[in-house]
Amino acid sequence: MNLNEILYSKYGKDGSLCTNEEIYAALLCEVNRLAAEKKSPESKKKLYYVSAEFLIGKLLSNNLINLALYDDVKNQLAEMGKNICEIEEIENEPSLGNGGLGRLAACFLDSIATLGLNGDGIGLNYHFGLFRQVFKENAQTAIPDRWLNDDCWLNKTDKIYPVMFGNVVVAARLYEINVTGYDSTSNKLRLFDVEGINENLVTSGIDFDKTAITQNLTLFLYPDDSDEDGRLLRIYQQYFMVSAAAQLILDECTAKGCNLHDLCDYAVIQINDTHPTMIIPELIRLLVQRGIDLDEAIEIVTRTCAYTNHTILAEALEKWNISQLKKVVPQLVPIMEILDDKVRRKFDEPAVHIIDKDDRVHMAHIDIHYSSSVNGVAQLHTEILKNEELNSFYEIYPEKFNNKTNGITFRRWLMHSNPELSAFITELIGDGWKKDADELEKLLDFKDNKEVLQKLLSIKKEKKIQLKNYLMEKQSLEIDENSIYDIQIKRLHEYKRQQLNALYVIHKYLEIKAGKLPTTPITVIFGAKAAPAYIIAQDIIHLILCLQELIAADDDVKPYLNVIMVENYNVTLAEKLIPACDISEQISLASKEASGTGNMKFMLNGAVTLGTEDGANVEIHQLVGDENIYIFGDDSETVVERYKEKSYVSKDYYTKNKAIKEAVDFIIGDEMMKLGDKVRLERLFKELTGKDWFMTFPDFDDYVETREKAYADYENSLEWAEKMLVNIAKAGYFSSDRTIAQYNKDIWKL
Ligand code: 26Q
Repeated sequence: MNLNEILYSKYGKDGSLCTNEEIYAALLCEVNRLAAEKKSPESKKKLYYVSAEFLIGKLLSNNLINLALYDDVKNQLAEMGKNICEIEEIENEPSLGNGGLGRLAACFLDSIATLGLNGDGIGLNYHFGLFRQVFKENAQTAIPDRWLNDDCWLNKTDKIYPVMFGNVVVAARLYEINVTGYDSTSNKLRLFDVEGINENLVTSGIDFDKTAITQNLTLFLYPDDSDEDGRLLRIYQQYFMVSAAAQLILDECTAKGCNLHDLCDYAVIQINDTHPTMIIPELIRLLVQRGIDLDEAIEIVTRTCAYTNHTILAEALEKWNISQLKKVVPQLVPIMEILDDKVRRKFDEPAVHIIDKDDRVHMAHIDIHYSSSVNGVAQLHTEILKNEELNSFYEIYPEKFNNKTNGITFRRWLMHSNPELSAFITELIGDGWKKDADELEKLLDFKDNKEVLQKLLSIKKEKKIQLKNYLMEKQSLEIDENSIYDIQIKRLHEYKRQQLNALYVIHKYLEIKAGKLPTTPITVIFGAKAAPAYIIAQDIIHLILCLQELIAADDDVKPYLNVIMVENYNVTLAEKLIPACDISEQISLASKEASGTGNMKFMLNGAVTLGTEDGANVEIHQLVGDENIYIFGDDSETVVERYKEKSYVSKDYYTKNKAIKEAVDFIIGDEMMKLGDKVRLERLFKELTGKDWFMTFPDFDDYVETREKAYADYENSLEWAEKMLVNIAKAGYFSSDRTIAQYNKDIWKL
């Protein structure tokens, strides 16, 4: 690519005279064209990955890397006196997902294209992605985040499908984003949008007129744990997505010669959690409409669909009232009733029925009965599904259940976010690892090589300095590159236990006050958005922000302990934070985190995990061994047992354990009350002492002890570097290329 030529023909001036915005726009246009020109994989059978979320992040550098243009463009820009990082800054991040599930879908698209598999993503084109988080008076406020503009990756098509809501028909227009694979073919992310969306419906903050369905359907991505209002709109969104998707899939298959009876030879539909579940009854409805007998239609759809479960939290499993469904999608209700009826004829067990005694439709139950594969996203998660949460289903369909441990794309999470480390790895073992991640194991040959270990440490230092500068420039946050960076970044949820981390911070603060000083200063970094309707999560953010303020103003403590919460944590920030991390906090209550994928990104970048035996931490532990991870806390069996027995009383720990009592009392102590909001802090105190549903207290002592052990070990830098090296070397298993190859071999069979 000759960038100067492109810029000259577009703007009539030399690259060095162009603004960053102009350069970005020109690059986008050119890269988009090259991506579109790439060959798409061809095969009789095609995968459709249907998901309400695709948290794709910025695409410019990602596409440049995948098209093998990154270094060239970077150099050409440098010759014009421009830094590629400044050009990257111009792009808006499309935050079309809440967190892990959406980001996983994006990593999967990258790997599907990289492996040359014929598969597209199908979802919704939200005009406002997940809200932008702004801190005011130590609390989160949410403002709309509009990502669409003239210079974005979305390509309009002229395909339009009608979607029926009762008597109202809404037109679904198809947009497409090119998905490039690494040195490979390209696929598409296909996003449906309402014709005639009205962005003026947004009133204040992220509130908007929720009555005008035809004008607001794709306005917003709903935060998880959203309020009742939001939930009803979610049904509208979900049906809009799956009805258009089903029509598109049938169109494409018939165009290829499918006679609908043989649909499963032409399409496999991966249902990403229950959000797209209505595609099952919708496809059945469409097949019947096209002349296929009902029983056969059900059979065809069952063979074509596969379902992935991403959560064990019972409260997060979607259940819709029949009355709600009758309002939104009356045409699907009779089909759901038939599906339920068939189940009831075969199985007496109410736990596996689709419609329960309170007339609620359990979406996951539709998926399990009427698809051919049910998978969990990490070993432990799948075992819990089989033996606990979905056990009644497992007894009926053992052959449907399978595990697909999550993965991440190394293109974004190493090659792009950490070019320094990538280059060093390549220097040591060649660049075969970029296509075959298992080759990272070759790094183990350098375990005792001091020079290599020193270099790893110096790269880490470089990334820590880059983060320091970035946070200073963008958020006026000051951190010390000579401190330990201890990072917890993920959605705010009680089960993920940011509150446990915060209690540690208080504990440490009190110790420092009492004269017990850490050898190396510690920087504790949080990044998290909380669903606006999730009150306790907001209170935890408030606690952390108050601690940040308190400690920053305390000259006794400040040199040793720094706590910061970055504002508006998103994919772009994750790319800066992860390479700089020393200790990766993965401290969910065992059994609650289905997998986690941040844990994998940190490991790949040479951070050492401090975590519970939960989700994919279990597999990380197995791979790196006891020496190279810090595991603490009760295991999942203990936790599951404690829930069953209902034996946990948080008050007992609070009264008997001095350290816990001191830390928890501090939340409502004088220092905090002076700074913070009395209602919030007291509510949080009460929640912890009166309930603590996610059992932070039983793990507290072990957490403190293990964290201290990690900090102590950090002092021996060569031994620490060895742990870093082992983590990087063993991360190959968590490449999403491996995950996708397994989906294809076991489920999709493309
Ligand atoms: C539901 C109803 C109404 C509004 C929103 C929602 C909603 C939206 C998103 C419910 C759940 C989600 C997202 C769930 C999620 O991200 N799960 C995570 O999936 C990751 C990928 O498999 C796992 O690594 C994480 O462990 C899991 O928490």
